[in-house]
Amino acid sequence: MLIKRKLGWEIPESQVTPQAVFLNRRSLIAGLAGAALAGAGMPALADVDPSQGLYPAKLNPAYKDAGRAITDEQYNVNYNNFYEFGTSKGIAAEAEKLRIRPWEIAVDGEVDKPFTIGIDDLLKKVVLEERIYRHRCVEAWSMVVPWSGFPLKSLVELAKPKTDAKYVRFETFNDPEMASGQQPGLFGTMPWPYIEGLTMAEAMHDLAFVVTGAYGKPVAKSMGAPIRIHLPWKYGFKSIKSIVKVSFVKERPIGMWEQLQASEYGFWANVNPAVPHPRWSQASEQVLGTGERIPTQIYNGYGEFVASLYTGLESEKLYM
Ligand SMILES: Nc1nc2c(c(=O)[nH]1)N[C@H]1C(S)=C(S)[C@@H](COP(=O)(O)O)O[C@H]1N2
Ligand SMILES: [Mo]
Repeated sequence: MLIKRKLGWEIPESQVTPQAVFLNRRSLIAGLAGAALAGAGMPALADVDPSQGLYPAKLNPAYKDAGRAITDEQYNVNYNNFYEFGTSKGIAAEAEKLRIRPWEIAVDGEVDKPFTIGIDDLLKKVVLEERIYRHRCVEAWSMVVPWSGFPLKSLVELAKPKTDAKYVRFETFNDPEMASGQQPGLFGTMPWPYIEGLTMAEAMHDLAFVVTGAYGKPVAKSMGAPIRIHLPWKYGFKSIKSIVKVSFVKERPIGMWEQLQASEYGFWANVNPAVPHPRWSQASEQVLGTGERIPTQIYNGYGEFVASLYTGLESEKLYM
């Protein structure tokens, strides 16, 4: 039986540590860790990211402005949902244990020819660009990030899916030795690995973005290095981190959160202020780093681009 546990995004707003306080604590810890490292001497060679020289990527003028100020990098690197490294927002130090080279991505399922590709080889086959996107977590906080990466469409084209592929299924690494959050905990083990999915039409949409960098450099470990997705019109849990497998499938994938609590975390998860989460309102959001609460927009403000993906699907639970 599934024991109902309190997930990070279920903590009532009133109990969320104000970000300023939280960040002070985080930067204190980060400072201490940095001092310890400096004392230990030279950084290990393995810490040098071989993709560093690819950034900053050229800004795509279509996505040069998200209509809000870019969230300070320190907030985004230190305030995360990455349950593989713990259920709190303060996993950045723990996530440093993520080993990002070698990093292989398997592409399989309904494709011409399944293959595995190393991240640095994949980066040679695509054109990197920068896009400034909004991100809205289902917990009702939001941020604006200058992501670098390439359209998900480019990855689909490399994979050459067959016509009977209806969905793309993404999978994160599963390595409990490296990622302490994947070890059995108080309430048992979560159904690792993290899985998420999209329809082919969603994956081919221009807004669907594969992220390999942010803030003009390789994406931080805490933010899902070395390769994650970003889908600005959907709740954040759809934007899976640290991907090791991309599968083209006929059946609708069931994401990890949907496996845990299908009544609250559905497949579509499109942002809609009018449809509350079963336990809280989605009408407004707290903008990280500003102390501001602003109204949430349908499809997180990207409706004019994505709403047509959902015509004819009105009977589906599109907004949870
Ligand atoms: N593998 C994995 N991907 C994940 C998550 C996670 O816990 N594990 N959290 C999701 C949620 S709920 C959000 S809001 C975003 C957070 O991304 P950020 O840490 O860059 O803010 O990642 C999403 N992708
Ligand atoms: Mo989220």
